[in-house]
Amino acid sequence: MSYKQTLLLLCLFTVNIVFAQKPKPVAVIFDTDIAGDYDDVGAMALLHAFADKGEAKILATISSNAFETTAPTISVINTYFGRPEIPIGITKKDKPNKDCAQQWAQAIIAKYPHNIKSNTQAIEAVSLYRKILATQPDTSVTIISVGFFTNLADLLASPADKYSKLSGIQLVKKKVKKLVSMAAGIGPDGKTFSEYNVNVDAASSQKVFSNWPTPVILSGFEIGEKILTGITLINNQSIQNSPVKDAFKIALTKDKNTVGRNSWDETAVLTAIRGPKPYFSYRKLNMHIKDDGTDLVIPGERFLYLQFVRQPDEIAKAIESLMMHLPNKKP
Ligand SMILES: [Ca+2]
Repeated sequence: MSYKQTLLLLCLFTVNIVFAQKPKPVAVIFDTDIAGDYDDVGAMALLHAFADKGEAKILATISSNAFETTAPTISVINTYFGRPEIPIGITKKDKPNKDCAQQWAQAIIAKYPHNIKSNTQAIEAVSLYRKILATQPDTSVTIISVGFFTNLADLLASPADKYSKLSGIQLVKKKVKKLVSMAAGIGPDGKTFSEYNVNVDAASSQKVFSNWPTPVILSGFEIGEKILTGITLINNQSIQNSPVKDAFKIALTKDKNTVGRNSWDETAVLTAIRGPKPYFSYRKLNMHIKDDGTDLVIPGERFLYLQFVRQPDEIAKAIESLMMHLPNKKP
């Protein structure tokens, strides 16, 4: 064998190893209440950072919040990261409707380009879920939920349609690999908690917690609560003209917050794409959602519930580094 042939074989061998070792990107549908809090913005920044690194493929971005800024906000962030074509869905119900008190959403919508100018231009959430799921390989889709369970409950209850002959619950069972959600919490009594994402639309939360047919990973309130991010981001002078930075700067300033925002939603994205390790482990438990949205830990092993392995400060650094990711491509 000549030197050139040896070199060629070596190259092919190396290429094979590289391709063999590269895992497939996690196919994600992202469901958010983006407006009432801005950890959703951080979570979307992580998701796009993972997409740029080849670790995630974003199939759809969907709002569970009827407030007027949500679909345009999602469009701003998708466009900033060079993915204006990602389908955007929204619940067409009147509620939940939770506003953006700090006005960061209105500010980034006014400043940055976006395709979806109002919620009326976004696709109805359940239709979009069904359309996307129907075309995906079996057990391939990861759903990340960092808002209310409105859309997921409606999806489970949906009948056959033009996209699929399957009922909603059959479609989820066939196509979804796992649900990763920032939701619920365990309080000082070790049993109960009332968490916002669960209690805003308690009836929908009850349906999802009782009936969801795939593995579920929960990042409870007490996880993201201890992981503070945003201060390094807003002081990073190398980041300019970023709606992610602007949202955090406006909101942290209005809140007079000098220590950073709790990273609830970012923990769900981090875990969904990279798995719990090395920052978290989990224990198995089951939860019942009461009529008022309070959760109650009950016997069973339906949910994988995150717990800390590493210190919150170390996890915050990892998350904030991803939040400061600059887009690979400009739209
Ligand atoms: Ca949220």
